[in-house]
Amino acid sequence: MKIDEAVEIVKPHLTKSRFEHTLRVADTAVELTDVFGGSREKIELAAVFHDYAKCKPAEEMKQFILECDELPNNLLDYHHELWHGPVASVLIDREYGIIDDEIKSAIYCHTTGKEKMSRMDRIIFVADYIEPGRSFPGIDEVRKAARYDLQLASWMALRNTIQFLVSKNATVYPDTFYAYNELTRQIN
Ligand code: DGI
Ligand code: FE
Ligand code: FE
Ligand code: FE
Repeated sequence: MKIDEAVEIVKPHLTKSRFEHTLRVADTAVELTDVFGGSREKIELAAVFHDYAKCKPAEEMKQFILECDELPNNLLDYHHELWHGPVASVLIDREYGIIDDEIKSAIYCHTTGKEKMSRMDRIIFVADYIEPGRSFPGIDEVRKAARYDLQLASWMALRNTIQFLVSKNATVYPDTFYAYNELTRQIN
């Protein structure tokens, strides 16, 4: 699928601000690809579709997860914010025939992270976190790291997100801990 076509498909599914975020994630992901390598076309497609399901009602996503053999039902034990990545990874296949496993994986884990993230997974994960419209505490440090060390930037984003969730007394999806623990061992 051509990128312009993907952008036109995604646009009506998102609010204006979410659509603009999506375009910034795509630009940021391409910049990261220029530094760390990988397929520009595939990264751009993954970025354009990463929040495809973000604006769907939680109840609709819940039913979809229950009925879908490809998605683990334990997602439903956690915050509904976590559902849109996994749901989108299946929908783009069913609705638009995007069967590329690298793209599907990057979309699947863009919120939570996971163990053994590929370069593409990490690029989408970090791009979603550092795109220029974001202002999380500690983001400048992550933006700096993302210029030279994708693994370190991924680890920082995971650490910051876990810290944020814990400070809110929120639950943390196991994949987020798996990703954080794995990278903590690797960078030390
Ligand atoms: O969809 P976006 O707003 O672009 O960004 P996202 O998909 O990364 O995240 C949505 C939010 O989900 C994120 O700011 C924190 C929240 N969240 C809730 N529970 C968890 C979680 N994030 C992670 N990584 N792990 C969780 O368990
Ligand atoms: Fe998202
Ligand atoms: Fe299921
Ligand atoms: Fe996003």
